[in-house]
Amino acid sequence: MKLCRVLTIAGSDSGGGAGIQADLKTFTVMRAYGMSVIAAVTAQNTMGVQGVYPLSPEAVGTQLESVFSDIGADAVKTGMLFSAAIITEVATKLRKFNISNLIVDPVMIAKGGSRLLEEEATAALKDELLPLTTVITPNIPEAEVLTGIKISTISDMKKAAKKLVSMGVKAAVVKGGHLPGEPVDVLYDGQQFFEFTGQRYQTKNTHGTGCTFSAALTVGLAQGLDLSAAVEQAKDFVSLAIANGISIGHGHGPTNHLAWLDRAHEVR
Ligand code: PXL
Repeated sequence: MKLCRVLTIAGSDSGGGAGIQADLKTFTVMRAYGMSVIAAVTAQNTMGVQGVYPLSPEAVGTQLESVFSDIGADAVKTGMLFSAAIITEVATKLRKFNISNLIVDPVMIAKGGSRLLEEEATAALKDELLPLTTVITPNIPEAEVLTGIKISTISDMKKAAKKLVSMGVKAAVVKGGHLPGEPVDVLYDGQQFFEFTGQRYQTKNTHGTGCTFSAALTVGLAQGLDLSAAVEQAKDFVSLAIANGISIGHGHGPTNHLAWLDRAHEVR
């Protein structure tokens, strides 16, 4: 298989379970060439977020110029972007370099409650990033903030996915993990709905699941899978990573990106 170039534009997680670190681990075990543009640095461990240090919009813009002007990318994902000014800078460069395969994980708040996106940056996310987005991957609280729809059923998830498409994205995956029962993710591609049912694992080691899912989706799309196949593969990837989560630290441990490699060994 051709070695695809994939880029994440996101925040650094010093604890290694989420953000840039989760993305690069996912890219690597899925056999893609990973690149990273850092929007913010977080001081973080399994217990929570101890500090958030955004980079200047200029620093983000220069990193993007460096990558796009020389190397290019087959697909790009965004994670923690933190501020309206950083979002504006990212959108400007994505337009300048005609980036067409864009996966947006609209990261807003960490598990412990720390803001990874300033409240006043939601408007910039909607106005500037959504029109450039191939597929957006909100969890239920994020989908509620973006659409204004209260979500408590799969039918509500479908309404929200459809509304996101009306707001400018080509497709939306609303992740159902926050609803009780078996986790169902809903994909709307502008024409059809797809439902993906997973298994719920009893574990506290779930730090970085959203980042890992969207990173796996980014690789699938870069490698040429169609959207529903890429979502299915990403769900398999994150499910294996959760099922084999790592008990380190004193709080929510990370998921295990290496589980995908072990499965590959078993399959062979
Ligand atoms: O999973 C959301 C997320 C994204 N990016 C960074 C994070 C987190 C969650 O803690 O730390 C950097």
